[in-house]
Amino acid sequence: MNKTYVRLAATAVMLVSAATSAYADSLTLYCAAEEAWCQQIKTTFEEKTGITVDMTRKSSGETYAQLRAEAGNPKGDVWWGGTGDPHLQAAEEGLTVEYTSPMRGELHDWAIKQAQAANNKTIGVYSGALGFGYNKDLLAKSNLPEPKCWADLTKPEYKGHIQMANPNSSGTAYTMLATIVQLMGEEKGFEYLKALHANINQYTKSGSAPIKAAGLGETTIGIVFMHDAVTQTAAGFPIVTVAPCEGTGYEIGSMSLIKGARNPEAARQFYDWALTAEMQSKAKDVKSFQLPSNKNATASDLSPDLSTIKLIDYDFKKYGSSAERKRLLQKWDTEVSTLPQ
Ligand code: S7P
Repeated sequence: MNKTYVRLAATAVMLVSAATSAYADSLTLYCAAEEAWCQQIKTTFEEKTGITVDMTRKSSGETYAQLRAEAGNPKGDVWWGGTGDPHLQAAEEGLTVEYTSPMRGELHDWAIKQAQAANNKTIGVYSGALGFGYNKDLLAKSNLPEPKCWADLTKPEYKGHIQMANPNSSGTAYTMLATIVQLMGEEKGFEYLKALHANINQYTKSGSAPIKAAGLGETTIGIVFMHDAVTQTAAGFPIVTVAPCEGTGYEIGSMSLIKGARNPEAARQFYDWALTAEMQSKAKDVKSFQLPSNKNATASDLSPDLSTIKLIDYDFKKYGSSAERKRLLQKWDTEVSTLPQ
């Protein structure tokens, strides 16, 4: 073998190993919680590990749709956050992979139950109850009574005053759709959604947008997770949070490893870290008030206390199943969203 050949071969090996290690030092994160929380997670993980995180923030339904679209050539490594239903659907459709983290012993039962419902292809990272919030100044200005129940929201006096997200893109809004069906039964539930439609001024893409709009005085009422309404109050906006009197549904915000990930090791490292008390306790620093899944993590005093809210026994397995989620969304599209307002 001549010397030039040996040198060339050595250079090639060095180039390949440099490329491989650069590859292993990065992670593509699909984040479906609030932008500020996603940014905090990206930065904290980068500082802790030296791994560069390429983070994209999208709503839950949109992230699920992206996983599906990219299934033939996956680009993401981990999907963190967003409501649990689309994570369950992704698991059922083989878009995510099984993993049993050594951190599981530190988690609440509800987080483990979520994992068990998906053969360990997902896991709970936080939880929070659905409800709504209103701008108390706008409500007073319009001489409107304080809405306390789901039933109040269909009253004619609230016409044009309510905003919610589109359940196709938003996990929050899908949780609302599934909650109403579970609370009222499917027939009455869809009657309710049709009546509510008459009062809706806009269906947004993102789940928390309606309460941000209420904070800014662009709508009076927003149907959102209660913790997202609390965020607006904590930011100084005149928002009051309501736990609907009939009872309400809740989410198990989840995390999943994407099938065919290009950086599976970094993805598992992220996954284990995302279940630590240290990581989860930081959520309140960016005004994210969900309840953490790690038993040792500290939540904010402002986080809605789920034990004081009338929660339904939300059937995650059923409403996170591919067939049911598709069916309900299609029914909402054809029977509700197309109605005149
Ligand atoms: O981080 C706030 C939060 O409400 O956002 C997630 C939500 O699903 C993402 O927004 P979309 O409704 O637009 O999908 C929730 O999981 C989370 O609690």
